[in-house]
Amino acid sequence: MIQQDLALEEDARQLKMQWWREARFGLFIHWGLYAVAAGEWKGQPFDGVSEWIMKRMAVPVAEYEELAGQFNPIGFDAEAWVGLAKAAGMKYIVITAKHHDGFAMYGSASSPYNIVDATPYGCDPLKALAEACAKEDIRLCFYYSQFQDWHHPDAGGNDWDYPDAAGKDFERYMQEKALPQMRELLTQYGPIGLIWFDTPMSLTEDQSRRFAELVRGLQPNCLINSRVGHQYHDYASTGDNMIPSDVFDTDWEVPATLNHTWGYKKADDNWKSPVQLVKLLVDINRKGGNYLLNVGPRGDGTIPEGSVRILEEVGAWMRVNSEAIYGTVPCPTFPYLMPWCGFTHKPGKLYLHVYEWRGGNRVIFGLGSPVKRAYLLAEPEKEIEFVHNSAGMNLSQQLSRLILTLPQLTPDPIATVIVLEYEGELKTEPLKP
Ligand code: JFZ
Repeated sequence: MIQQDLALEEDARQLKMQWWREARFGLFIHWGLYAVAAGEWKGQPFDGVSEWIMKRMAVPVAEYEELAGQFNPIGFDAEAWVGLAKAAGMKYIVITAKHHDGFAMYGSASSPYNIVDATPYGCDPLKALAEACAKEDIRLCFYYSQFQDWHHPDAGGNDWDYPDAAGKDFERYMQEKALPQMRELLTQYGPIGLIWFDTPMSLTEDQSRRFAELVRGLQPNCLINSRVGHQYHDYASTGDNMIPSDVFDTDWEVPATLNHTWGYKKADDNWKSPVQLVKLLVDINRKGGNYLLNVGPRGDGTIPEGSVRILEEVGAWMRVNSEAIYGTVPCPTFPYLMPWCGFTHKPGKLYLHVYEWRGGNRVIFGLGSPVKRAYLLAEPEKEIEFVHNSAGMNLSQQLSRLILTLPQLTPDPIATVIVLEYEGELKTEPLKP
């Protein structure tokens, strides 16, 4: 390729990544037949993540299929789901169009094993979601398990109904189910923000490439996560709930759970608190990542009240403070740990998320860029007094010292954000012996 084409391609890439980089916070939804089982099989509880029940308990296809007959999510309300994402300050939704169990959560002409044709419900929730998302300006995205499909005899994963590994013809599964379904998802639901592939396992490079090419051919602006396999992606998904320990200089996203499971599980009430979630969001954003936070709706179509309440509390914080989240770019670490606060960053502005507020002086060591102004994000007219001494003035530690004089106030129950406007490039200083 000639130089100019490369430059154009790079521009196009920057352009198509833009909404996703700006977003920083998304809603993951794991919803499927496993929500009906809710983490129990024949009265026996199961201790893994709910959507793996079929495999972990080696449930035969014919038995698992019976869940479809009981799946009637009349409580499903697309507008309420999208409204929840919006209220939480999330900019995109990734929903399981087909998880490893092979059941399509939309009306698929390529396989009758889908919510429209195989359940008493008979409606297509993804259609409703696509409409609600378009109205609310939320990007709709699809999770699609491209390799594992425990329902299809030729796909990956099911070794209890289909133990003859050598007899499997993965190509057949790809041609008759996976590729046609991807095509349906990319042609019948409007613009799709991204396709979230998962568990590529033994996909060959050629197979990963064909999945990626199908997406790119049908929707050139649709992003692809790294679980497509073989580096055909636009951005990296880290391991589930795995957060890099420092700035990670690429486009990346942490898929994470609100409790322990992804799909709905009756017995899992291990909710993270709104404070924990905001701390995670801030930490992930500081390091340059997006946070894709999951809810697992029930078999009746409702989202557990526990998760709704928590997301609404995060949303209340976001309504005041989202400027410190959207469009943030990585922020280098400071020389000393400061457990009382977190940081996010945009060119010219450093946001200090104070988790433990107290009035009086607080010192930040090692901010090398001159601070021009400090104020509360919630009340920009409230200037915060400060003295900023550059490194040369501190003989003992050789570090710049920013002394903020914080007012007495009733802090935000989650985090009170201070904006520090600085000059030039953001510089932090290392510890020196
Ligand atoms: C996968 C799925 O198996 C799981 O059910 C869920 O959908 C989750 C979001 O993704 O699980 C994984 C996949 C990759 C890793 C961990 C769990 N990983 O790379 O660490």
